[in-house]
Amino acid sequence: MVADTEWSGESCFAVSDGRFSAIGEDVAAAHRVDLGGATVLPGLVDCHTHLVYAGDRCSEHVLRLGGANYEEIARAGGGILSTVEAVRAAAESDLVDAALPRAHALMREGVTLLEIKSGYGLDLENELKLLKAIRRLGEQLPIRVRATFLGAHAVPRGRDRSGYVREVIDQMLPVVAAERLADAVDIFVETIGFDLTDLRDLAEAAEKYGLPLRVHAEQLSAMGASGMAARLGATSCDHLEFAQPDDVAAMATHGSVAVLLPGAFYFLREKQRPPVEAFRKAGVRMAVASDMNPGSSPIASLLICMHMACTLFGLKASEALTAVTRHGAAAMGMERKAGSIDVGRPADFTVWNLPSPEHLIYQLGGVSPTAVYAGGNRL
Ligand code: DI6
Ligand code: FE
Repeated sequence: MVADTEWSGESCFAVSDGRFSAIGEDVAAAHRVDLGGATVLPGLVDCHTHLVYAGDRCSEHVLRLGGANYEEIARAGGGILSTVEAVRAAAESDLVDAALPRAHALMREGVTLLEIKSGYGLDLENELKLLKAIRRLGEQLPIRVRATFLGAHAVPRGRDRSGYVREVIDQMLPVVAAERLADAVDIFVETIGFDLTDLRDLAEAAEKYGLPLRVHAEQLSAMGASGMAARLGATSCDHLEFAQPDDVAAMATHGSVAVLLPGAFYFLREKQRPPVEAFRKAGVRMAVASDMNPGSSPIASLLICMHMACTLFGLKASEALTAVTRHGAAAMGMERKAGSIDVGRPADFTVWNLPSPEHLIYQLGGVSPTAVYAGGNRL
């Protein structure tokens, strides 16, 4: 049934107390469900999103389609900082309400583990508001939601970079950690973002609090951030269009997952593709995520991003499936907790009326699972 042996598996599994309890040709169970030969996959993992925000940036996109450049967009009130203004003006409950339809869209496609970053508050009060909204989503949704603190996403208006980074590290991070509002820490390293010193300082602080490090690296230029982050123990390096051989080698050595975000590449009409063949050769695990955000990837569809990872970046079918399951979980440091159908894992799985899993990266649009289970419960 399945072309790639990695994705052809056993025909039967049992679930008990919300976890996979047995897998085999035939397993005993009190209650049996016949899926009629349907394709069953693990629950999908969207390991990189910014889907809690207020407002939108549609007018910015329209201007860009009309040929406007960055400056014109900024003058017209666009850019990350416009989303920051909208978030600061919003109540926590408004943020939750605005995010719910985006999360539901992902869930309808089979996402059962979702990562969401802060990063549109850029001060203590508003970063906490975003992280609390993410925690509330986790309580309200029947899937697992993990929060990443991205205080170092952009430099707020009127602030200098180094002073703001000190505030992120010395004032925000301790509160975020004490209130257990984040499961990981992230930073946007870029000529228009933060630099390698900031990355090193944040990584040291994150380690002190026992929070895994993730990094936005090499999206728009080659800075060596992914290589450095890998050496600092980052669980993932994300974007990576401009990653160099040194970066790839460091990621392979240190086991950092490469999170590819073809939605942003597509939406911003970028030209530089991430070095997929080099990752493949070096044995770097590749994940794919939606990067769902209002500015560079307003795409509430992991399936579309998975499709684009194949057509735009050259992933193979089996790589794309692994990218949104096992490797997505690994990017979040959760490879033992999600992303595969294995005894002991939460029973997150999806049922598809498709002849084979490869059909997920064949038909674009109109594909959705016939059933999604999270923790053994049908959603
Ligand atoms: N890289 C991105 O593509 C997004 N953030 C980041 O660090 C853009 C976020 C936005 O434009 O709102
Ligand atoms: Fe991002």
